Amino acid sequence: MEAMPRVAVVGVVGRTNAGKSTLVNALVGEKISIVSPVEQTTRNTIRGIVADPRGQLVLLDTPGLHKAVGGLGRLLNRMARCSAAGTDITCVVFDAAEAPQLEDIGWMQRVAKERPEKVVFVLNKADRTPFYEKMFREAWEEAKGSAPEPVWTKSVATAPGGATAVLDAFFGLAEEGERLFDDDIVTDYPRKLAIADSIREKFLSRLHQELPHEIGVLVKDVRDEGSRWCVSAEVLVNRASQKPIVIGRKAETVKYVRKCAERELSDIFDVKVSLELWVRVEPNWMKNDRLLAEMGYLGGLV
Ligand SMILES: Nc1nc2c(ncn2[C@@H]2O[C@H](COP(=O)(O)OP(=O)(O)OP(=O)(O)O)[C@@H](O)[C@H]2O)c(=O)[nH]1
Ligand SMILES: [Mg+2]
Repeated sequence: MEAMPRVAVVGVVGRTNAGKSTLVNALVGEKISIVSPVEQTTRNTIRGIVADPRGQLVLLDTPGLHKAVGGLGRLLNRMARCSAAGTDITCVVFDAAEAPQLEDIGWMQRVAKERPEKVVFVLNKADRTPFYEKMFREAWEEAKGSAPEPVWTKSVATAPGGATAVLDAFFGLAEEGERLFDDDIVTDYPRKLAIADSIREKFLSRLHQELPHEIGVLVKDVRDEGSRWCVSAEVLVNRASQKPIVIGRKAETVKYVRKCAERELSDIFDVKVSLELWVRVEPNWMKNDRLLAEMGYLGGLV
């Protein structure tokens, strides 16, 4: 008789920029979640599904915690808190290319206090020197109290095969059970939100630190014309003065974003994609619940 598959829901948490999304992408093997060097890139909790001969893992990629106050910042914190609950395994990702920071210690203290049964600590960015493994282990010694020892692993989330040890750790902790999803579904992240994330990522990479969190992308319509999807999306900015920055000189920025996002979306969805982008000034969109809901930031939490 065939062995039962091992199945687990894994909440991937950790401070912003630790490499959570990169790790989830590496494990799932397809680009499902956007990655960028800008902090707080991930806004929605994304489910990535790993199908493996050993079984199935459902990975929840969460936004990094942020100290920001008010509207969106508070929301993000709430989401991160929500998505760490109700999982079988908690995976804390640390950027070990930097010495432990306050948030890292915070995650350790939370793990020690809440004592979730199964915890994996990932020391990510193991390709970098210096690598602060010793300091992270010492920080844990200090934080752990009487909590049980987590499974420690290292990873290079950016390198092919660089996260195998993490996968092994998950399957080592997963219990036998029924698969939760069909194996051919890589993610059930809604299509419109995935498209919006891709577009937003291109703006972030083009504009760097200029207004990264002031941009919201709203996918209004995806028209399936058989061999082609026609996507129309709005790019929301806070103030009129930001509009020319987002559009760029001779519309260069918008053109660049459109081209890159079209290419990436065609790859992801395996269909030609043409994109229409409209830049709209919407003061305080970050505090507008209706818009936030339309962007998927409210409700639908896992
Ligand atoms: N050198 C190196 N860089 C990495 C590694 N993993 C991730 N990175 C880089 O670290 C940066 C942040 O990665 P993300 O995956 O977006 O980080 P995150 O934890 O999801 O961040 P938030 O979504 O903001 O919470 C990106 O520039 C990645 O390319 C790694 O193993 N080695
Ligand atoms: Mg992320």
